[in-house]
Amino acid sequence: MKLDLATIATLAERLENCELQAQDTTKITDDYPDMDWDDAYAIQDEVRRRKVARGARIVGLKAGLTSHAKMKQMGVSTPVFGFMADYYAVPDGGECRMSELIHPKVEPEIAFVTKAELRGPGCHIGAVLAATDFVMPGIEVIDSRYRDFKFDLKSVVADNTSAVRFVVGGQPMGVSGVDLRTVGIVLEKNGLPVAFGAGAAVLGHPAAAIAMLANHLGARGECIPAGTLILSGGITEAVSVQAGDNVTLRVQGMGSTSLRFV
Ligand code: 0L1
Ligand code: MG
Repeated sequence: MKLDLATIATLAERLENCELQAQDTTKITDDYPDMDWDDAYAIQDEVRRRKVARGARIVGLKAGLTSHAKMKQMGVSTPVFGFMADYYAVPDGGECRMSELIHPKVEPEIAFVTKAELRGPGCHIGAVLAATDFVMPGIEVIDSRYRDFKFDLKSVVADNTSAVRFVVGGQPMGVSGVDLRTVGIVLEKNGLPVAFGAGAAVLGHPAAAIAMLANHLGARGECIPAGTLILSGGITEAVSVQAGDNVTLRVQGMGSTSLRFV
């Protein structure tokens, strides 16, 4: 690691304050160009610790930048991982207040809920499917704290991978007999389809994103516990939203979930 504990704490406070006050900032690698991956995840861990210390619960995990569409949109080449706090959860059909956000975008995702622990290294799609209780539609709202979504990967990891809100719903479905690669999705904004795709857009198979997360955590001596909700990553590019927008995600065989921005 290149950063000392005091610097990590200062950067976590800066990024979390930006989230809580809906203010943007410049990317932290402008000030600390030599920071490494361990520093980036240490800052994210400190953001998480701050939330838990204030009484928030961690209700899920996420993989981000898992599709070529997203990687191309952001000019990067590696998935990243983050967490979801309890107050990120929006009820199905519920409201997301624009006054609490900077420049939100939505991503159509397949959400997994596990029924058994997943532990890397060596976690693979088969292990993920065996440990999956059900899958369901999930819309992630991302809101990079960096001005104009301009960042590099280490800055975005420190910023908890732009996580800010999410909604899950529809008809939860077991994975037995389902080919998640060919499951189709339609993202609608105000009743109009704005993005389409299929599960294979996420690393060839959405379960591959969950395996990568388990292997990432395994390298840190951590695991994905049973009963964890995980967003596997945007199937298409992220779509910008503004106040008044209604967003619905339909996933083949899993119904739909929606939220609106007010
Ligand atoms: O969940 C995601 O794919 C977002 C990862 C962070 C990059 C971004 O803000 O687009
Ligand atoms: Mg996402």
